Amino acid sequence: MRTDRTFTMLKPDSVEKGHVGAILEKITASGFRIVAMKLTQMTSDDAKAFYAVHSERPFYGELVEYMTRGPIIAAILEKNNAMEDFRTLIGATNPADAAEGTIRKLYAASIGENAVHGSDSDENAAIEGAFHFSGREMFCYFRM
Ligand code: DAT
Ligand code: MG
Repeated sequence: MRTDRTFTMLKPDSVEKGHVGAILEKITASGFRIVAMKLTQMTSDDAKAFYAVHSERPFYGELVEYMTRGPIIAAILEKNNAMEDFRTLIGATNPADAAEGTIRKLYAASIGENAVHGSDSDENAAIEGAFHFSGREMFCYFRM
């Protein structure tokens, strides 16, 4: 039996500030298992495509600049109810609104530089995971 998966990125600010270890510790301590992970840097075309849904928003250019300015950690995570539980763990988009103890409350500087990405649906988790990883880079813990 395979459990649910979600996709995350520890964004450039998290890498720059040296928060990768602390954030990964929080993620694994919260019951998520790492299925795939890498340090990588998105090109401008990558970030534009990844965030295409926001292309008409006023912050799109800023978002693409930010997401491409340095390396990120991309990862696929596995847990029962992964997508929803991970959104709870990261907290609200704006760290000012994020609950105490959430990753964004602890590590995000602003709504524009908010430390971490979490997929917003199971469908997008699969699309976003496949954007960054080939099938053979995704570890299988369980037989199907
Ligand atoms: P989330 O990352 O919580 O899913 P989203 O999908 O609405 O949020 O937006 C994607 C990213 O775009 C978000 O993590 C940071 C940036 N963003 C969203 N709203 C913004 C705003 N009002 N000003 C600046 N950046 C924003
Ligand atoms: Mg989103």
